[in-house]
Amino acid sequence: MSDPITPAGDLFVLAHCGIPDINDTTWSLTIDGLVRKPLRLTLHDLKQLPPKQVEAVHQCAGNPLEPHIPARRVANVIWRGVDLRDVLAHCQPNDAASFLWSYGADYGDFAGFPCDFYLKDLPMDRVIRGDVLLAYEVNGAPIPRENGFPLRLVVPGFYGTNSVKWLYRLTLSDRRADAPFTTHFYNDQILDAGEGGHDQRRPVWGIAPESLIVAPAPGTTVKLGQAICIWGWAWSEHPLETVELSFDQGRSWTGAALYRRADWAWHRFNLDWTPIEPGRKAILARATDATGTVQPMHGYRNAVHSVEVCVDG
Ligand SMILES: Nc1nc2c(c(=O)[nH]1)N[C@H]1C(S)=C(S)[C@@H](COP(=O)(O)O)O[C@H]1N2
Ligand SMILES: [Mo]
Repeated sequence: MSDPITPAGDLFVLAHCGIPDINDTTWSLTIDGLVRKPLRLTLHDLKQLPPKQVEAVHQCAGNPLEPHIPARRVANVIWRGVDLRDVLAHCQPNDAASFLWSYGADYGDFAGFPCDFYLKDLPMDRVIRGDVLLAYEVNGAPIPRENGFPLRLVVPGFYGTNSVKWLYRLTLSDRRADAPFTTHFYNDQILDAGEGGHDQRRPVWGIAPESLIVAPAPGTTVKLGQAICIWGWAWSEHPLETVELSFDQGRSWTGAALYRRADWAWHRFNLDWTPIEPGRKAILARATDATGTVQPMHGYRNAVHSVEVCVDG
């Protein structure tokens, strides 16, 4: 976790139904649905278009069968491809097109659901904001087979599940796609929806504020009275406003120095700390984004992370 850019070989790999082997010379991408001009593009066609590079956090939302359990599978990489907004301009989308359906070529069975493809959807609003990529490179090299070769969608600011690998079709629609990974799995029950709100669900799209302490590592022994630098990464869909640390289980919080992010990348934070009592000490980190959303202590995938160190007297 110490590298600002995660080496591609260290990326986590998530695949619901297995990893297909795609021949890039016969592969093509179809764009259809609510467009006046449907398109079919080869990899060569895509590489003729103006390229765009985006640094972005890449985070798995966790097991869809246990949506509230933190998985903390996260990386930060540089994607390269073309901006989907520019490609869609050639297709002349209809005004009614409000959702983008993306199809991945993997198929099989997940948790008892047969799947002919991996289908996800996302609001066109996100595509219009820009930086949603049809990506063919990660960290300057072709996307490896297990990460979506030859082409994947990348939706910066959204959880990894939305970034469809082995992409072969995009369909514009006026409604959400009714499929296992769109309207069944990957919809969080809103735990704090209040009276009568028990059944409210929210699609797993934008990344909620989260922070992770990289150093000290769990179980490190530190010296009483000697300053150490606590540092880590913090991220969310929206830029962050603060990262705070607590040394008393969340009763009080101290603001850490927080650095600006590049594109959709993670922010670095750090704070110098001098332990003043011997024994075990838990260090907690909490992020708050520019909209005022605070990382919760418990119960959600982005719950506060803590690291325990031993202060040697
Ligand atoms: N086609 C396809 N795309 C997919 C998936 C999948 O199973 N099939 N898994 C998703 C999930 S849950 C995550 S977290 C990311 C993981 O991307 P990576 O394996 O390149 O890290 O891919 C997403 N895209
Ligand atoms: Mo995931």
